[in-house]
Amino acid sequence: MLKNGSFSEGWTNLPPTPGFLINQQPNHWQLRWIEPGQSLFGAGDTAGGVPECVHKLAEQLPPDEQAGGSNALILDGTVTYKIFHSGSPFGAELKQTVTGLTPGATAVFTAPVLAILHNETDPFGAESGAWVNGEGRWANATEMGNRRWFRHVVPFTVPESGTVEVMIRVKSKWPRAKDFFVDAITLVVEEDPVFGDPPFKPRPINHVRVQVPENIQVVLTTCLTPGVVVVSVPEGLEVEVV
Ligand SMILES: [Ca+2]
Repeated sequence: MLKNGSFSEGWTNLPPTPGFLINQQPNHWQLRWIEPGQSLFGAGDTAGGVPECVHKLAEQLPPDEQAGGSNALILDGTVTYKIFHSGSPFGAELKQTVTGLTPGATAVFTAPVLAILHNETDPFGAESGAWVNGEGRWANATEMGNRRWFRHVVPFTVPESGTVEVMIRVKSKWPRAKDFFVDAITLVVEEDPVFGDPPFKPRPINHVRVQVPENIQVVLTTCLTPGVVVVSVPEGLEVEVV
């Protein structure tokens, strides 16, 4: 199953970047940022700086920004994850390989992201997105809104391997400040597996199901020939045997 979706399970300090920044890779997640000069996830825009990627603890935040507060930056528990830069275009990604899922099951990956837009007027000045095995999409600043939790929801069917790669990306296009918070990521398996089940389960031999249109009366009689069901219908009515 998905691990450390709430960022409460610790992190590893990554080697300092050229700017002496020490980013925190959450345990069980793979953190990547776009190096300055490189394309922002395939767009024509390029990164200008390395974003700061750190955990924010409840005690570092005022009460209204803690979990349950009116401006909560923590969605659950006492830790949230923050990706930000004060003045360069940037892009960053969190990725995790989730194993042990039931093949064929229907599942939903949910990744809440909160963006602080700092009065950005370009709808594409800030974007975030979520993907499962490459399926997913970006949401732009207009869709996400400012300082509110936007939930990326990716429904999917678990492949036969029982393994999927989930991914969250954020990007900021202009040399202006942007902050992203990520928390309470979940992967929920919704249904029992369908792989391997027979397409049709025969009902018990002593059971016949009859479905008739409205205003049609059903009259039951006993057929004396073993193993035979007699269906008698008014002229013009079709019979479907399922
Ligand atoms: Ca949390």
